[in-house]
Amino acid sequence: MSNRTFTMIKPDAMKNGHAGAILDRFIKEGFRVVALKQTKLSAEKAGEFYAVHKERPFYGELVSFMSSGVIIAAILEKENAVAAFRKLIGATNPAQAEEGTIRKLFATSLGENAVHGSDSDENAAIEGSFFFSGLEQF
Ligand code: 3AN
Repeated sequence: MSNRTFTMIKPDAMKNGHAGAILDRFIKEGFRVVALKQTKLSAEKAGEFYAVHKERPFYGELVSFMSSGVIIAAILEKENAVAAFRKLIGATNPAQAEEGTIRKLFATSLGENAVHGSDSDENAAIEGSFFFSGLEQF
């Protein structure tokens, strides 16, 4: 079983100055940084990353938002990483996220929800390799 997950700090959290606090929280919750970079997705790359959502009504909005500013992408490691990380970030809609979760603290809306977290070990591996080569993972 994989003990890695993939995350992005999204453009809203970057613009609102929450990147430092969010990274601090990841580390304090026991996630080890395997890979980390600041980057900016083109609309084409964002569309490719979110291709599974292509048929969803919010796809255009999602691609435009995710390519609207810089992001931080990271691979994180912890036992049972995918589930542990999704618990830490909280529900997709910040209005429904539990107190103390990253989305409750830092997200502004359902669309602009501060952070991404992989939903399975398989997707964590696919998403991590979308951003990082083997030489960038330690
Ligand atoms: P999660 O990121 O919690 O796994 P998904 O996979 O259902 O959520 O959705 C992927 C991303 O699409 C979300 N993080 C959010 O930014 C966006 N999204 C999901 N549902 C909506 C919606 N109804 N309207 C706008 N954006 C949405």
